[in-house]
Amino acid sequence: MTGLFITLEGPEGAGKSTNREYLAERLRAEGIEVVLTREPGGTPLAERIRDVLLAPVDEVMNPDTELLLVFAARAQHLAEVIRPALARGAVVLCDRFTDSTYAYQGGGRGLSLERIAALEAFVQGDLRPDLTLVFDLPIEIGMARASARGRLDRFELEGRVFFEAVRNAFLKRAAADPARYLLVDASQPLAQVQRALDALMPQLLERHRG
Ligand code: Z5A
Repeated sequence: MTGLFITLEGPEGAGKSTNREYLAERLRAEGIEVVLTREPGGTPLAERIRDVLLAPVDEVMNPDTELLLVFAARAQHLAEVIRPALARGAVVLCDRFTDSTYAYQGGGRGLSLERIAALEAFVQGDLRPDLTLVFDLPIEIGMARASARGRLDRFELEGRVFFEAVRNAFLKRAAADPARYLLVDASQPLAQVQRALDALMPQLLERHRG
């Protein structure tokens, strides 16, 4: 058995958390250890960095500060949770990872992709997700779902142009590497989205068996 690192990506309200739980149930029913986690966050210290990243404050956060905080949280998360779980042979289901950095800090904030890639190499070494599910949907639907929850975080307060850039960055990355990415139409009813995940199960079980 080998560990399997699966990330769930996409714009807000796309159903990442909902479908992460669904996939976890399906995998656990097969007797597999599943570690559910998220970014930014996943450890007590990384969750504190998450709070700093998401809380709206009067001082504008410099985009480089944002980028470095995201990777600082990731370094902690990798060391404390992700690498140990993969070494035990668990399936790690992570709600957002470095594709979100390329999408939000790269696409949304306009930071250099080379600089992001340099930090990715520094913090992660060779570690990349085995599979990335990109939940895609028109931004109006995602924003409506997210705003139905109430108070908006610092990212959710951004405008349409920012979110279009984020969505396009995810789509571009998925198109560039179809072997690693699976694009899921998240605008469909939940039952249909979950049928797409059911169809993925045999492949996941086989990859986990190694
Ligand atoms: N961020 C960053 O900038 N750089 C980075 O490197 C990383 C992150 C890692 C926190 O993310 C923020 O951090 C994020 C980017 C930034 N910015 N934002 N915004 P987060 O993951 O906590 O925030 P989120 O994406 O906004 O989470 P979310 O809104 O909870 O989205 P979700 O997990 O994809 O959706 P959900 O909670 O599963 O579903 C939302 C609602 O829709 C819920 O009521 C569901 O029941 C409903 N739902 C789900 N699927 C469906 C379907 N198919 N039909 C109808 N209704 C549905």
